[in-house]
Amino acid sequence: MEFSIIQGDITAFTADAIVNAANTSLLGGGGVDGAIHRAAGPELLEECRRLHGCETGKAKITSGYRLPANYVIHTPGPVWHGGGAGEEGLLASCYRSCLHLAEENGCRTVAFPSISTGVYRFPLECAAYIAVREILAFSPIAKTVQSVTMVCFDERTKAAYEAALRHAQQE
Ligand code: AR6
Repeated sequence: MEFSIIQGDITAFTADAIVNAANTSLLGGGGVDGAIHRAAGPELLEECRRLHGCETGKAKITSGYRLPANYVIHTPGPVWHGGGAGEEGLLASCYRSCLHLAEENGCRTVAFPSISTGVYRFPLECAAYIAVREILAFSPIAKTVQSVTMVCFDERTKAAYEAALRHAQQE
């Protein structure tokens, strides 16, 4: 399984599935969630309404509608409350849940945004370390997924994921 880190807009990324950093209502919001809903069109919200929300750390899949991606995998990340509320385990669970759902749906290529590091204020370095660790741990058990890309919106986010990857490779 290939793993790459790029800077860009995930709504323009061509993959079998892109991941949405959603909230538990799955009814849209700001940040990457708002951008995905705008780019996918109103049919995405219609399908999301039928899902009746999603728990933090879990994931649900929809069609990608007008996006270049076939599917959107929606995962509500944890809101950072200082680290004592299970935030790290929940964020790890987001990445694992999304990758398993991608496999169940036969996806070969998957793209992630930096879950929880925007409005939800999860510390970037820590979030990057968790994301990279979970994606690399998934690699040997991946069957359909051949390529995972972290699509970072800004340079600081990209640098944090690159540092986390270097760190993981040295371990
Ligand atoms: N492509 C890639 N990454 C993006 C894009 C984009 N088009 N737009 C923003 N980002 P956030 P969260 C980055 O706040 O912290 C929503 O209202 C952004 O720079 O989108 O998980 C939901 O409905 C940051 O690095 O998600 C929830 O209520 C990263 O995506 C809440 O925000 C995540 O920032 C979720 O908060």
